Amino acid sequence: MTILEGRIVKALSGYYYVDHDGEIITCRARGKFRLDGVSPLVGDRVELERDSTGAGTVRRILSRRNYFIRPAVANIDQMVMLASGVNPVTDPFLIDRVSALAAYHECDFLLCLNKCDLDRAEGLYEIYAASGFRVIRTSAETGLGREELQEALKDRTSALTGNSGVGKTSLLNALDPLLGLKTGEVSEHLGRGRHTTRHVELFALPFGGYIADTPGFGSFDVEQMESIRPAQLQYCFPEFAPHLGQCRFNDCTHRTEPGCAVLDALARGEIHPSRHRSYARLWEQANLLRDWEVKS
Ligand SMILES: Nc1nc2c(ncn2[C@@H]2O[C@H](COP(=O)(O)OP(=O)(O)OP(=O)(O)O)[C@@H](O)[C@H]2O)c(=O)[nH]1
Ligand SMILES: [Mg+2]
Ligand SMILES: [Zn+2]
Repeated sequence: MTILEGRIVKALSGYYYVDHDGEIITCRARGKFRLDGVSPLVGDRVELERDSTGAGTVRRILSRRNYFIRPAVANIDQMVMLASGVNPVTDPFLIDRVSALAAYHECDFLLCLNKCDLDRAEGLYEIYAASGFRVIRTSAETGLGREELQEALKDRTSALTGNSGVGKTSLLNALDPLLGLKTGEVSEHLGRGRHTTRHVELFALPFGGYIADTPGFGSFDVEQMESIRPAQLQYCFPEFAPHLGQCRFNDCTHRTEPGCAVLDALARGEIHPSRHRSYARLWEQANLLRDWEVKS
């Protein structure tokens, strides 16, 4: 029995594909993980046992820098969210939710407005550029934004996320045509994708770095997303930072209180109303959850 270390690059139907010095070893996970409620994730560094037939068993997950539930990935430096102004139209609330989770897990966040050949997504650009986010306009169709995106991805481990059909896999194919990954049509009727990508997979980029393609969000996945505790949420909106600690009340929730520095900044136009609306909505959702947890 040999013990090796590697990184999970794909998880599919109960098998884990572990990259060990460039060789992919197919593994099962030890039953123990199921009992602990911890499952290995793509991006995890693991210790595996290999038997004489070459088959592997993941026996230990090495310590994680961070992990996400949707998309299911670990050890991510940068979350790259794709959004689009058309086919599908991305709801800013989804962007705010994903970016807040990235901040919560100490992961950088990059917004790509894809399908710019069809629609320049002016509304989204305006919100996020004004809120201090890095925003890149891209098109998998024309190659718009490719150099800038390459530079942002180089030598880091990133994960692609966003609605189904927004063009994650297409954009990845545009970055590395050798990948030749399967992409899907967006239904005219539903205006969203059909979940063409069904598993998470980590790819090495030809210019250095790794990127995970993931299945896009449907409405069910959004409901399953992790909640951030109400009191932590304020720290997950980076543009609130200069105003925190300056409200009249120590436990200000920055929604309706008098003397709130965040609300003052909102009134002065220094915080975008759409971002503050999302903050309040996430706060209320998380607060309900907390009440429910306390009662049960
Ligand atoms: N015009 C245009 N079409 C695009 C662009 N990017 C993707 N598409 C099209 O949008 C459709 C969906 O693209 P995918 O790459 O499969 O989308 P996805 O985000 O990977 O979707 P899931 O795998 O379901 O999460 C395909 O028909 C693509 O050809 C773009 O920049 N411009
Ligand atoms: Mg895809
Ligand atoms: Zn306040």
